[in-house]
Amino acid sequence: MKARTLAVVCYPTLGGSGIIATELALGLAARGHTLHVITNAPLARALPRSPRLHFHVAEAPSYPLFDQPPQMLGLASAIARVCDAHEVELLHVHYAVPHAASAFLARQLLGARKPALVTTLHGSDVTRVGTEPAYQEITRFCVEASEAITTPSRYLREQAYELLGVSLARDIEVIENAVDTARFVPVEARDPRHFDALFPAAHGGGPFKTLIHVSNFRAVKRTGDLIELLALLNRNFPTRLVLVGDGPERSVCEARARELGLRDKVTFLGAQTCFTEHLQQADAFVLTSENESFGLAALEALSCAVPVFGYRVGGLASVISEDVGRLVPAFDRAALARALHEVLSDESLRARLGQAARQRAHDHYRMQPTLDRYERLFERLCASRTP
Ligand code: GMT
Repeated sequence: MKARTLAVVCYPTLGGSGIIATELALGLAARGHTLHVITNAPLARALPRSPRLHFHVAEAPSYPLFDQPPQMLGLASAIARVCDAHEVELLHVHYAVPHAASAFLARQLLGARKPALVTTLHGSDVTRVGTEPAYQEITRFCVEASEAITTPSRYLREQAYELLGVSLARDIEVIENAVDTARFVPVEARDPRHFDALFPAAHGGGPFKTLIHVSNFRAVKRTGDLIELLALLNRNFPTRLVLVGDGPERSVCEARARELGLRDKVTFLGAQTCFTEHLQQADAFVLTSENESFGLAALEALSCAVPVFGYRVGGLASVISEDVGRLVPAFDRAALARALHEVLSDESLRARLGQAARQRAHDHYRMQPTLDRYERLFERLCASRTP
C-alpha cells in the first residue's frame, strides 16, 4: 500500500480498544505510514518512539457553567485541526461513543478536506452504552456516516445490526483483534516460586496453583465472581489469584476477599503496563465477564501459552476453543471451578492446552495478517477519494 497519512482516535486507558488501536498504529507506522494518534488524555502506556508516530491530546477547557468539560467537542475540534494541518487521508475511530460523533462533527467542519472515516465498534459501545435510549439514535447515525464499519468478532457484527440498529444494507467487516506474539511469549521453563513474593502471608496449605485475571474492573467483568470462584476452589485445591488492573469493582472484590477469609490468597497489582512476566507464569487465565465481544486480554494469555477459563458469552467462544481452555455456561461458578480443577490437577493436560493456546495465537491472531486487512481497507477508501 502507498504510504498514507492516517489519524486514529481511541481511549488512552488500558482497555482493549485503546490497546489494539495503539498496536495497530505502531504496526502501520512500521510499514511506512504516518500516524496521528488523538486521545482526550495522555496514553496510559508509553509507546516506542517512531518518527512516523505522532500524539495529540485534545483539550477540553472548562467553564464555571459546565458540570463537566465538553470532551466530545474538544475531541471534534482536535480531530479537525490535526486532519487539516497534516492533510490526513483517513481517520480511524475506535469505540463509537462518543468518538464517532466527534468524528462526524470534525468532518462537517472540514467539508471537502474531510478524511475518509472508519469506525471500529468494540463491545459495550454496542451492547451497553450505545443502546442506551439517550444515545442509540445518535450513535447509529454517526456510525452509519462512516465509509466503513468494522467489528472484532462476528458476534459484535450481529449485535450492531440487532441492538444498535445499523442498516442491514451496510456492510460491517469483521477484522479480528490480534496480539504481538513476539512480545507475549511463553517462558521456556516456568518457575514454581515465581508468585511466592506476591503472597507473603499465604503459608501452609500449598503447593498453590495460581490464576491470573487482567481487566478494568468494570461491572461487565463480574470480577466479584472471581473471588467466589477462589473460595470454591480452595475448599479442596490450594489456589491463589493475581488480579491486574483497576476500576470501580476493585474495592468490592477486596472487601469480599476479606469477608471470605481469602485476603492472603488474592493479590491486587493495580493498573500495570508490564504484566507479561506474571502472565507467563500463571497456571490459568480466568475471566468471568457478563459479556465480551472478543476478549483481547484472554488472547494475550493464549499467546503466552496460558489456558483460558471463563463463561461462554459473546464472542469469546470464537477465540477460546475447547483445545485451549474451557468455557462453561454463563455465571455457573461451580462449573468453572470444576473445569479449573480438572485441568489444573493434571499438569500434562494443562501443558497440552497451553501449547495449543500458543499455537492458536500464532496461527490465527498474529499482528501482520490483521495489519494487512486494515491496510487493504484503508487503501480502498483512500484510493477512492483521490481524483
Ligand atoms: O467495550 C468495552 O467494554 C470496552 C472495550 C475496551 O476498551 O476495553 O472492550 C471491548 O473491546 C475489546 C477490544 O476489541 C474486546 O477485546 C473486549 O472484549 C470488549 N469488551 C466487551 O465487549 C465488554
